[in-house]
Amino acid sequence: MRNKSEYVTKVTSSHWGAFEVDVQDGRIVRTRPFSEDPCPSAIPDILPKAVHHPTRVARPSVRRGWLENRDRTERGSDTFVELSWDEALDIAAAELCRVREVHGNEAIYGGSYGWGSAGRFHHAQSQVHRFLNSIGGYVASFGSYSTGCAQAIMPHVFGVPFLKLNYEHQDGWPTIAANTETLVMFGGVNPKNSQVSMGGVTRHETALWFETFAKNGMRCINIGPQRTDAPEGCEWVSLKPGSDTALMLAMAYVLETEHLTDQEFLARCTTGFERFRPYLMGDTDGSPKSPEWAGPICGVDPDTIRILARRMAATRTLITVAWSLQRGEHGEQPYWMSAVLAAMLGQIGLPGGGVGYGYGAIGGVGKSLKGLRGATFSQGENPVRKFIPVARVGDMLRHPGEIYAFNGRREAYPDIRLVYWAGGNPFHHHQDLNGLHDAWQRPETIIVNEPWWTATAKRADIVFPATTPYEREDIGRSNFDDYLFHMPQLIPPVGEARDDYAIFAGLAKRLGVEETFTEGRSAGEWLRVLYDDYRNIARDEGVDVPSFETLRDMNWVRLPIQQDTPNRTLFAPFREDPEAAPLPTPSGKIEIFSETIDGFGYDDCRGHPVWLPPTEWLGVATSEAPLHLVSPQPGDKLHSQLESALADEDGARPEKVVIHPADAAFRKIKTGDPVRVFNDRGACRARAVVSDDIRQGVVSLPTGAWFGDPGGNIDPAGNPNVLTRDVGTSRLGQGCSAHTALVDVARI
Ligand SMILES: Nc1nc2c(c(=O)[nH]1)N[C@H]1C(S)=C(S)[C@@H](COP(=O)(O)OP(=O)(O)OC[C@H]3O[C@@H](n4cnc5c(=O)[nH]c(N)nc54)[C@H](O)[C@@H]3O)O[C@H]1N2
Ligand SMILES: Nc1nc2c(c(=O)[nH]1)N[C@H]1C(S)=C(S)[C@@H](COP(=O)(O)OP(=O)(O)OC[C@H]3O[C@@H](n4cnc5c(=O)[nH]c(N)nc54)[C@H](O)[C@@H]3O)O[C@H]1N2
Ligand SMILES: [Mo]
Repeated sequence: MRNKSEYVTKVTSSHWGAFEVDVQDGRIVRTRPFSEDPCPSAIPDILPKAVHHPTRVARPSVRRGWLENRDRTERGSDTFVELSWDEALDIAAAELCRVREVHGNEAIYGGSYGWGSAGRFHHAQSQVHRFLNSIGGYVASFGSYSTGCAQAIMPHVFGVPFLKLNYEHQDGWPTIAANTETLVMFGGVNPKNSQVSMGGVTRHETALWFETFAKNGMRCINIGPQRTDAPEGCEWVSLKPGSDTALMLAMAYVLETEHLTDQEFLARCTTGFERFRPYLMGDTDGSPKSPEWAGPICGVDPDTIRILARRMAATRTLITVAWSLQRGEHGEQPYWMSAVLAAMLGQIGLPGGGVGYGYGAIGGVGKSLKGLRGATFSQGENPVRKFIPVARVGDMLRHPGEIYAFNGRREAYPDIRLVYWAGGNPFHHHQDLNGLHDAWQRPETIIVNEPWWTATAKRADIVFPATTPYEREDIGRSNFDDYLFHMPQLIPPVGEARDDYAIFAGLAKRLGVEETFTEGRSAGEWLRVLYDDYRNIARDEGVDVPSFETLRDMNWVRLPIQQDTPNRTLFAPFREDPEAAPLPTPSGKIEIFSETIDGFGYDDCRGHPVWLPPTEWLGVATSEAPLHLVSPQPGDKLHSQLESALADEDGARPEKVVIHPADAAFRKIKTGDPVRVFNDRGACRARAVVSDDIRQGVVSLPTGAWFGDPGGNIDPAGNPNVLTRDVGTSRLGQGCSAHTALVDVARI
């Protein structure tokens, strides 16, 4: 920490990359782009305002009704009583102790999903999980809202964990630039999304790679409901949301009927094509999956499908699939089907060919770097074995004891009495927020660590004010990045905020587990331990990393870990010799038919990919709900973070909804008009943007606005999750189905 009146400029890192921060008199006064970033994010612009915003939680706060009579009905509408740290920590510790003794640790939900902030030590999820483990464990969560469904289905197909597949076994951008002739992007590849990455990517290069692709003459085709999902210059095949599987099936049908299927690859490297083919040809259900069949389902001209399929067979083709496709009902199907289509094309394992997932979703996918481990704060062991698929939190709270299916298992939802959340905002991220609001009244106690009065903090019983990364010292590094940062403490904690570590250490002390949680170390001591551990691992890998003190003086360094060789460590040797380098699937091959999944007996995820119409999509649009809502990631920020300051900007709220000119004209809506987006689950305000960059019949409202109104009235800020459905993708994946929703829009 510097002298108060000194003016200092330092670089820090974040999920949206590095940036310079000017500090004066203990306040962040300005930010500037980092010199080495070719396409810096604009998110830091809002930081000076956000960090010092009146919506910061100033002091530990306890909800009045809960404090006075353990009320559970007024969450979201009650007032708060500010207490001293000691009083609030005493109360929270006593309550944790009571719940643990009366109901056991299986009554504590600590999944605590969310992105929190970058920084290796002050990582809110690691902190809360380690703390809860130190007191006997908690009900955890599996997967993520990002890729939960893919994490369940894809290991059945390729045998490896999905995230390993995404980050370690896919071609890097240089390999794609050098080899790919046709890039077919389901759901696009959006440079706006790759501005963000877990732990940060410093050089934002996705948009630049597309300039190279264009120069190389690569054909880049974006298939989806929005032209803007891919950089300018890409072709656009406009498709009804949720119908990708039908389109892929029709492409497969063209390959098969025009003798373009790579039979040799199928025979050597896959299993189960003969079980899938009768479905494809229509032998099993009487409907051949031809372009004429798919055309009306997808809203795509059959000839377009045919011509594209032929080109894919004739050129080096990489199919990419956005994570968004599995964030919808039956999201397992387009994921599995994309792998089948790529297998039929026979290019899996060739440079720049095959299929890849999540390109553009976050900045790390496509980077070719030597992965270095280390600098991770251990979460300890969780003695509680029970967990839920992360997006099933609403069902868990609503239906304790109820049996549900998940990826071949049958489990009962635990009976949760206490919820602890740190580093996430479920009242931003979960579906059907009015439903969640009701379910949220059931637990006896809800504790939240948060820097800001978010919708979640407002619905807690005990709120501990947490510091932001600018108020504490940390290390910034990520496996997707070749930069390493010392993240200095730039300003004193705002209000009475404390680091999550200090909050949990305070609770651990009261619960008699201080030594287990802290191991006798201060935050500063932990930083050095984690850093030295990382430095040793790096040294063993032949990478020289400066000492902690040197890094602190330098602020940041770039490490020599760029790789020229492609990342294809899995599929190239497999393709070469599938017997010698089998995949870790039951058959050792790519599973076009999975005996395992077939054995589960699910009608919503069968033994091979099939077209399953979602419950809500344009195929069943009604006059009450005629429009399909997609709710993508916001371009101007990370989820709901820094939202309170952004919302202050002129015209920033309510959030903008993109609508097609024909849909707008029918409703007498012009750009800039305030509108109501609604369905039978809820309603929110938004501001119309009329554009033909979106498919007719589809509207797009990004996530991130702070959910305001409890109950069934209109959400003033424009959070799309008042409209989305809270159902799992299927019994297999149980992922989040946010992109499956029908709505209507009206002028206010
Ligand atoms: N409709 C719809 N909904 C979606 C999606 C969608 O596509 N459509 N996408 C989903 C996806 S993929 C995701 S990942 C989620 C994202 O949902 P979240 O990850 O929950 O969203 P964030 O706004 O990043 O929430 C992080 C919270 O942590 C707080 N925080 C930051 N730093 C710290 C810290 O150091 N300590 C503590 N205690 N708190 C901190 C922030 O203030 C913020 O409130 O949303 C999901 N929801
Ligand atoms: N700036 C910024 N970047 C972010 C984030 C952020 O909050 N802000 N969040 C990050 C996170 S946590 C994640 S998980 C990733 C998510 O990355 P993605 O999942 O790739 O991103 P989304 O924005 O949800 O969706 C991308 C596009 O998919 C299209 N789409 C929706 N449904 C369908 C469909 O059925 N078929 C087809 N073909 N297309 C469809 C929509 O038009 C949408 O704009 O983004 C990350 N990047
Ligand atoms: Mo995500």
